[in-house]
Amino acid sequence: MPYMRFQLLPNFVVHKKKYGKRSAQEEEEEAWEEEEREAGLRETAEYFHSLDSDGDLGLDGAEFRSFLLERRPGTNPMLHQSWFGSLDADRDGLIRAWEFDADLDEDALIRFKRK
Ligand SMILES: [Ca+2]
Ligand SMILES: [Ca+2]
Repeated sequence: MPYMRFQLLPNFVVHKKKYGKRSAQEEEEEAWEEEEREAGLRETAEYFHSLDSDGDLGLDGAEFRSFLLERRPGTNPMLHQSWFGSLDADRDGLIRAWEFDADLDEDALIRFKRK
């Protein structure tokens, strides 16, 4: 169960909603912020999924190369490997959700996975 440790993180949003005493306006603002955050996460997650052609929640060298070819056509392929290396912080050979975007985690990826 490699993704288990993310489910052990406390759910701050639920915690705040349960125990916080806030004005209606604050609540509205927070709900709006949460909505914005979700929309941004969804967009990033869907983009990640569109690159992750084998659906293993990680981008391997080939998937990353297609991403670069689409986003930065004409870049020197020699650079691809070094970009990959700089994103793959834990050096497991895959660019994971949080390596791709600091706001993204695997929970979000799974939540927004197209059925
Ligand atoms: Ca993959
Ligand atoms: Ca990695």
